[in-house]
Amino acid sequence: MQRAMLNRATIEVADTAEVSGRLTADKVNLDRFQNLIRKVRATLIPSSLRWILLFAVLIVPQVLRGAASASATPQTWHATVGAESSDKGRQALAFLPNEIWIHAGDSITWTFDAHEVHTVTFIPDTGPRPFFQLVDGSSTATFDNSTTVSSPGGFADLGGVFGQPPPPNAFTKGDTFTVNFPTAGNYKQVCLFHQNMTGVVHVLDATQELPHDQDFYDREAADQRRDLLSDRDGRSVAACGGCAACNSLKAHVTAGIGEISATAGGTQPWAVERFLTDQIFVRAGDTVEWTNQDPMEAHTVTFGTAPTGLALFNPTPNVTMDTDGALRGVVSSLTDNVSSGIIAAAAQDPNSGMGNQTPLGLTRFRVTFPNPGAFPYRCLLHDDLGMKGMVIVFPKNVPPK
Ligand SMILES: [Cu+2]
Repeated sequence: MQRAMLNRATIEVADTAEVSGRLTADKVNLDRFQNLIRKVRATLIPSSLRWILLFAVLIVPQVLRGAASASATPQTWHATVGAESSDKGRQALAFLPNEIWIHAGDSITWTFDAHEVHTVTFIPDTGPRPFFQLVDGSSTATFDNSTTVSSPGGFADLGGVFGQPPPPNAFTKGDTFTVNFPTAGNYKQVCLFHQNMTGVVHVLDATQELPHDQDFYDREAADQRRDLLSDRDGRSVAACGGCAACNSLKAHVTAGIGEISATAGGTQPWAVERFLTDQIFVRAGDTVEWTNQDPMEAHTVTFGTAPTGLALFNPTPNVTMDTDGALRGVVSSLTDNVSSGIIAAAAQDPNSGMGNQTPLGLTRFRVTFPNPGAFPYRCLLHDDLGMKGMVIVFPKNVPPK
């Protein structure tokens, strides 16, 4: 112990000597350097010239910068729409970034970066939100707050709902939409497919300074994309084994899950467009329950042939409603056509005094399987992203896996 203390004292003395030695050496070097500068300055630069140099260093760049912003040529900014995991199952339903400051006369080009469909739509002030099915859209537009402009909506997501094929200009991953903004103002940006996917474009007068450059928005978009695609919340489901519901329900499947996050510019949801789990094992006579746990995204649970046209949105006629509001069907064979129609959370209520309360959403679908077999099913809105599942029914006396 004694020796350890002595050793430490010796080390400290040595350290102090070394540090003070280093400081002295640094001070000497600094003094030499300053003397050299003084000599060079006195020899090479007369005092009158020093003022001119100071002017050149401090004043000229400011003047040039002012001239540049006053005569700025219109600029095209870049942003992205949506993002997805490599298996397309996880989707960021977001404008990335969802808040951009530009000058009047500038344009923004949005690149669509996901297989899930979106629109980039600007609606004058508090004007009506058009049906996405009816928006033809284009790949370039000018928004001056007088008429709605949008990238194409159409029927791309619905595989020919109303018996119509997808429009030839339906947007897919990699397509771009460019909007020019000639007039200063703050414009809300929305996706007609996804209610909570919003943003804002601040269009400033050309004399005002912009807060950020393109590099900033690229970094911000990358950060938001990573956060939305890596969010792991909300995947656990409460475990229960003994209550009455568990005794009558033999399996549960989450039919989509998601969250809505926000920035100062608007809301940015993420969604898992999958059945979790996509394969379940039950016995003949068991009932499986699907629940949609996404705050915004709609899904269907569809066995057999898909209904066409508007019927896609509704339960097939063989589906009934339980007293607790859940939908119920029976799938006895592979030729049964049974579909939940849309199951989705209710839209958010308007604020107090601002309108009527929205009705409860249809978020549960129960299907009983009386006979053994393997029954494939899918979501009619997202099967193109891989939202498909299978119910494997064992005979009554064979325990499921
Ligand atoms: Cu779906």
